[in-house]
Amino acid sequence: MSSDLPPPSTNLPEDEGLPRRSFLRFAGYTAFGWIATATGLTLLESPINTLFEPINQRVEAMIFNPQRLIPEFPLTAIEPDKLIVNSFRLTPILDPITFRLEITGAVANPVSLSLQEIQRFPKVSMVIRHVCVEGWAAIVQWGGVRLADLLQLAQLKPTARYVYFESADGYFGSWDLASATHPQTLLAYEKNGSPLPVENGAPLRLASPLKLGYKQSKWVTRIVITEDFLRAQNNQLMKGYWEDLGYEWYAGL
Ligand SMILES: Nc1nc2c(c(=O)[nH]1)N[C@H]1C(S)=C(S)[C@@H](COP(=O)(O)O)O[C@H]1N2
Ligand SMILES: [Mo]
Repeated sequence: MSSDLPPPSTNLPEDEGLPRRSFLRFAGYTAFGWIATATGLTLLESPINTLFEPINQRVEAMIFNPQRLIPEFPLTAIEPDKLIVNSFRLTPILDPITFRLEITGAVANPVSLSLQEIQRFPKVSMVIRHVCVEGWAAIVQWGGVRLADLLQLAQLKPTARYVYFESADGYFGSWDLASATHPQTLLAYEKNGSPLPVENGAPLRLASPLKLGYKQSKWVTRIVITEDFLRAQNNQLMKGYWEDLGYEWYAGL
């Protein structure tokens, strides 16, 4: 991962948490009080806390390292032909000039951002594996902004728990706040070194090594922060297009 700001350390061995030194560097780098709050909320509700385990290394690692980085690949590992376009409907064509991303819901400062404004945030590049449940995967480079940077601008309320993504093709999905604010969760406007192609979600799509392909919403136009899962008029939970048809909600890789 690279950025205009000093980047957190990357390419860590798979089964090691961040060394304390790197975590502190990362904490100093972001210094978002609200991330600590948000992660604290999640940890409070997580099974580790309900079990009241004595503090052991693993628990300590999770508490001190809630935003553990996923190892990335070198640029030479990119597999340009392996990313299969997977769209449930027709491809929406969005004008990058009039495009706006709205961030609303449980935030103190709702925002509406143009693509140009979004591109003024530090640009992050990462090479990760995209994994679709349908049985294919591809190593892809994504360039874009950290979702955390945009959410920080919107100032999440302490009660915020879920992040909904609405797409221009009618698709939607929801993420847990910890994954959404992870430093490797991006809103990407670049794929494999070129502007994001329309069929891959231009002008803006989710890209993260944390979750399966169906969580990586394309053509994102609106982000809604909620305190609970949304419900339809018939009271059915609305977790996401595929999730509501039975796919797993967390969908971690
Ligand atoms: N808006 C929207 N986002 C979407 C989808 C979709 O149909 N609509 N498909 C998902 C699925 S199942 C996958 S695997 C990836 C595929 O991304 P790609 O088409 O860029 O390869 O997009 C995801 N995001
Ligand atoms: Mo997928």
